[in-house]
Formats: sequence, C-alpha cells, structure tokens
Amino acid sequence: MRMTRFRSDVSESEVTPEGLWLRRREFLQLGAAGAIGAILPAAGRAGEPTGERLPTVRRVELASGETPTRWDDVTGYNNFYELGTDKGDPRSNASALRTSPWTVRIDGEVKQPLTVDLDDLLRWFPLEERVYRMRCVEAWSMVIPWVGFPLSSLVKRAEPSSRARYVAFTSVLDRERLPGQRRDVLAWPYVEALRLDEATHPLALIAVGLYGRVLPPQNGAPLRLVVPWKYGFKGAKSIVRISFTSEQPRTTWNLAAPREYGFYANVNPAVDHPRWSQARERRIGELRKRPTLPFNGYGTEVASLYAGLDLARNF
Ligand SMILES: Nc1nc2c(c(=O)[nH]1)N[C@H]1C(S)=C(S)[C@@H](COP(=O)(O)O)O[C@H]1N2
Ligand SMILES: [Mo]
Repeated sequence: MRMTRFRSDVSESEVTPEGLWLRRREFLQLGAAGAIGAILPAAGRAGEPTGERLPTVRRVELASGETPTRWDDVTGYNNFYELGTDKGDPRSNASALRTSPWTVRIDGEVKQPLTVDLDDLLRWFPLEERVYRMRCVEAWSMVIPWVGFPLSSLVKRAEPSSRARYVAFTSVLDRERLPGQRRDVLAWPYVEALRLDEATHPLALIAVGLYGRVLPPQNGAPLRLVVPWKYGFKGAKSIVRISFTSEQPRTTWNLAAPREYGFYANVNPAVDHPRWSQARERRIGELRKRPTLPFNGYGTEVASLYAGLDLARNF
C-alpha cells in the first residue's frame, strides 16, 4: 500500500459539533420510521449525508460513544484502488461504478450455489445500524455508522458444507469502466477472505449503507464487507462473489506484498508494518495521534478466535 500523506488541514470548526450530530441522529431515526422522512429533502446542505434513506430495526453502538467521523471525510477520503489510488479519487470517479443491476454469486462449498439479485438479497435480512471504529493499515482511522446485516446471517443462509473452512469475497471486475483497473496496480479483481469462524463472528458485517443512507459508490456500493477488528483492507468493496472454500484463499494485498500484509491482518499495535509503526493512529478529524488498541478495541469480543496462535507470526 502506498504511504499516504495525512491530512492536517481539518480545522476545529469543520468538526461536526456533537449536539448537531445528535439532532441529526434523531432525524434519521424518525425518518427511518417514516414519521418525517417524507418532508425532509433528499439532499441536504453541503457536507450533510445524502442519498436514499434505509430503514433500520436497531442501532448497535460499538465505538464507546465516540463522535462519528464527518460524512465528508467518510465519503471523500477513501481507499478504493479500482477508482484511483489518491484518497480523493474514489469520490471523483464514483460515477464509473455501475451499481444497478447487481447480482452476487454465492458458490463453492455450499449446499446449493446460486446467483442472487441485490434487491432479493436485501429482503433476506433486516438492516441495522452499527457504529464501528475503522483502522486502516496506513495508520489512520475513522468512526463509521454503517447500515447492514450480520455476515453470519448470510453464511447461515448459504448453508456451507462440512468442508467449508474459509469464505472469499471478490470485488467487481470492470476494466472498461473502472479507471484503476486499466493499470495493474493490484491483481484484479480484489479478493479478501476470512476463516469461517471469523465470518460467523457477530461483529462481522455486510454493509449496504452509511449514516442511514445507501452506501455511496466510493465506500463500496452496493455491498461491502466490514470486519472492525481487522485492518480496513480486509473489507472488500462492491462484492460480486462470495465463495466458500476448504483451502485458504489467495488474497490481493497478501499476494502483492506478503511481508507487509498478512492473511489475518488483525489490528495489532505490537506488530509494526515493515515501513511504519502501528502503535498509534490518526483519527481523521483529530489533530493528535491516539494509541492503537489490540484488535482495534474489540479484543474482549474476538481474542478467543486466535487462542494459541502466535499473532506476531500470523500477522
Ligand atoms: N475492492 C476494494 N476494496 C477495498 C479497497 C480497495 O482498494 N478495493 N481498499 C481497502 C482499504 S485499504 C480500506 S482502508 C477500506 C476503506 O474503506 P472506506 O473507503 O469505506 O473507508 O476499503 C478496503 N476495501
Ligand atoms: Mo486501508
């Protein structure tokens, strides 16, 4: 991964005041319930969340009450190499990604392989809001209010066979339209994978929205993976295929630089990237760096998945 320059141009006044955020939250929740949603304009002031609202059945706060990162930063400071390698490229090139129609192929070690239309897939599970920290391997982080459903629900529905031990997620391949795929910066399509027990952990999420709205293209529309205790690159965007395998799948960043990006990619302040420290991180919107937490602060929930594993070797 290219080393990034950190933005240092976020002034104090740009940071959403908490009161405003809370009021916006109430609007979203009422909107989701259909009470006042109809009278609110779809596109708000500059910097306000835009896009179609998504109804959610509950809200799970897993970022210890931290203020979510501004919409402008969550949707304007992105890693999505299919849409370009600079942080602002994915938003600028967002229209290159055609998200409708969209199908997802579910195959491999499953009872019955199938191709499902996104609209049908969205009817399978109720949506919920999940506020998670997100830690990029480049040592910056955000707090993101996702909308989605537990990956475990989808795994259960896929009925993996007894031979299934891993799940691979393949992102969209469209060399004609996606500007980043005209160059071989990575081995396209982008593939990431989890062990099956990681995939069925209740924190693993398939996200289809942000801030109560449909996911913008630059964030991996129409559906992407979110694994909050791992570095952000595990969260494959714009998924077209979910494959169950018995062998550990080859994954894109691990193939590109195996010494730098492990298969596990659990957030670990004790294991530095060969080219930079992972001990601290810059929360986008904050000036000072803060310490990085083991498993990104989700150790109580997930550490038992790795009992007996040497995390320095299996990084
Ligand atoms: N297909 C695809 N998925 C991807 C990437 C990518 O380049 N292509 N970048 C990853 C990285 S490095 C990070 S940090 C997150 C960023 O997600 P965000 O832009 O929604 O914050 O997406 C991940 N998923
Ligand atoms: Mo990342």
